[in-house]
Amino acid sequence: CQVCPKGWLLNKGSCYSFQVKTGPWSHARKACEDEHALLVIINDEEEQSFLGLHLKQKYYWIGLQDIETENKFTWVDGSTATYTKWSAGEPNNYGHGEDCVEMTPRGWWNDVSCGNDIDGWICEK
Ligand code: GN1
Ligand code: CA
Ligand code: CA
Repeated sequence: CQVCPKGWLLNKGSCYSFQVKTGPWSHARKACEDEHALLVIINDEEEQSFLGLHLKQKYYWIGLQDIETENKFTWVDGSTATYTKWSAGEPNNYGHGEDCVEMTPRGWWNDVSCGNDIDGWICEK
């Protein structure tokens, strides 16, 4: 059986770490890489539902962004998003532009400014 590192949660063959630490999206991405992981890539409703069980009323960066091309949302492994869980009216690229994606406390996704300091991030490996 597969064992995850201490503090990481196992689901369907992947290990997840919910890091409650503030920082912009780029910092979160780097922090996951430093743990030989990636910011979480969410492929289906089962994975989304699992993550939703562990949010503890906080906002987390996920590994999705449209930095290079507006409204072309790409995961940190370079894949294009097929499954999505956008909140109603999102993504809206609000204000001066929102190119990074957070998971909100009820699990729905929202695009926000990549420079925002939110509650934390989720790593997957
Ligand atoms: C708005 O309402 P609030 O603050 O949760 C906006 C989001 C933006 C966010 C930026 C319905 O969210 O799209 O990303 O501000 N929601 C709506 O802070 O416009
Ligand atoms: Ca955008
Ligand atoms: Ca938004």
